[in-house]
Amino acid sequence: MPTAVYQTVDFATIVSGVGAAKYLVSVTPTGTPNQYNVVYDIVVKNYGNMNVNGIQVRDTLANINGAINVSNVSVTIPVNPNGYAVNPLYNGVGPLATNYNLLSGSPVLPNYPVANSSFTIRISCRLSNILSGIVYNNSAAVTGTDFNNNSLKDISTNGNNPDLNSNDKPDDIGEDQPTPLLISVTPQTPPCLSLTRVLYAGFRNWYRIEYVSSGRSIGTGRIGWYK
Ligand SMILES: [Ca+2]
Ligand SMILES: [Ca+2]
Repeated sequence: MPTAVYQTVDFATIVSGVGAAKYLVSVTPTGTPNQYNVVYDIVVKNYGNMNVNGIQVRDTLANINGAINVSNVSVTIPVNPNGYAVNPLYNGVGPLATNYNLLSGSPVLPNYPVANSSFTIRISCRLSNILSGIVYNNSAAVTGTDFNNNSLKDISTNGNNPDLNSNDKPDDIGEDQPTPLLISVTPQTPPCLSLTRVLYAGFRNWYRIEYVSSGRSIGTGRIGWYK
């Protein structure tokens, strides 16, 4: 009988990590030129096997298009299994350091149960002077400390999954992509069909006509009346 080989298992392994992802939920024109109501969601997750203490999430909205172009900021926590509260002083533009903190206080983010290991913050804001065809990037950051008081930090990556390659490490190369806001250039609406040429007078009072759009012939027909 072959002897079974048992691998050594290190039960003392402790992994600490917290990650963030941020995505653009919606962009709605306000009616004022170049002004939009924009909604972002930030997903934060504990990737370790211990609590993360002193969790805080920061988002500098001033980085998108300058502080002067940010207004009407509001924050909710639509996925909030641990009962966190929003920092009422958050505005995303300063001048105080606390103005960038999305969470009130410095709560604990548990790793277990799984349903409690992540939460989602929603930022709604109004952005002005946003030009079509220009990419406005922004990122959020999450910080905390592990059981040994080591600092943990992660820069958000675009989307709703902080750990794109599923290795429980949310800070690999390519996992800190900024979240873009891009108002695509609106294609010019083609002009209405216009009758611009009468090719020739036809039989009796009928005229052969040509439909032209943007200088290009797109069809022919006839117009006229019977005597
Ligand atoms: Ca990863
Ligand atoms: Ca990251």
